[in-house]
Amino acid sequence: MANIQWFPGHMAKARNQVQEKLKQVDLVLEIVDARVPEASRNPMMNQIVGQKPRIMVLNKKDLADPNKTAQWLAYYRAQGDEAIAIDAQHAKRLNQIPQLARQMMAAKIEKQKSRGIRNPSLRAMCIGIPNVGKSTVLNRLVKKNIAVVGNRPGVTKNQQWLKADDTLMLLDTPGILWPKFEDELVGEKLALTGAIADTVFQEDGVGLFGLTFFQRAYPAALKRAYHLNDEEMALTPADLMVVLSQKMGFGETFNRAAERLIFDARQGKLGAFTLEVPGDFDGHAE
Ligand SMILES: Nc1nc2c(ncn2[C@@H]2O[C@H](COP(=O)(O)OP(=O)(O)OP(=O)(O)O)[C@@H](O)[C@H]2O)c(=O)[nH]1
Ligand SMILES: [Mg+2]
Repeated sequence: MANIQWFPGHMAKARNQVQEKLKQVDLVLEIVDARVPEASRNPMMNQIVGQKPRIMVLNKKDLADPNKTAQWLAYYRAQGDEAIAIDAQHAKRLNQIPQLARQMMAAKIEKQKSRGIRNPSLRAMCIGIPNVGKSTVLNRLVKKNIAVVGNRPGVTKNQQWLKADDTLMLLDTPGILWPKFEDELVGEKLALTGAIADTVFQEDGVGLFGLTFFQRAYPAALKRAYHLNDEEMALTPADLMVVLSQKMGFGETFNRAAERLIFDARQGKLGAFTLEVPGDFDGHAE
């Protein structure tokens, strides 16, 4: 299968703009997808963000496996990172983020107060790969739908400052990937969860990757979603895809069934799922 890559010119530009703005912000909100907390972290960003205080925000927790989300939070916290899990789509407000930000920046806030600044303000920059919900999170924090959001990667094209209140300014940025996925599994995971433009990858390969995963990790949910019997569940993923295709009325056309499976997985029709656990990254990926 061809390796998936997606690093168009606008992302290189967006990366440079993040670098330029970093000096102006107090902290960074790194938004990741709770279904793929590690695969959806941009390794390029670690170098750029450096020692700047950072909150890891595992978003879309409503779509992720709650047990695995708990494992990930424990893992990041054990490493000394600030990490929280949220569902920005359905949350009315996200008080945890400003509270944590103020806690982390308490020393700076106190210093400003001692200089006579009555309402010391913080500036935070929101970064992450495409479609993880950066703009949605910021809209919840400002309690208005100012940033444009959309269910496809690459919606935000330019940086934009948003004002949460007199003491918190937030910078929205375009989603950024990196030039090469070292592990091709990362490309498959990000394609399945919607961070990569659909035109960039082959649906049959990514669909088969998804089907293989659900068959192994969440067989009951898969069985229920497509009314499969035990015999069908025991087929190889490729044979099972043909069965699905027939059930969906697509005949032998593998591609359309794969496309549907990707769509269903993203919508949550196959239940909440998480594609990786912390142990996967101790040695090499699974
Ligand atoms: N289920 C669920 N959907 C979410 C959540 N947060 C965001 N979304 C949806 O995810 C899609 C992408 O959200 P955006 O806020 O546009 O994502 P973004 O990271 O700003 O994307 P780019 O600007 O393209 O980089 C939208 O359809 C949102 O409604 C969440 O917590 N749960
Ligand atoms: Mg956006």
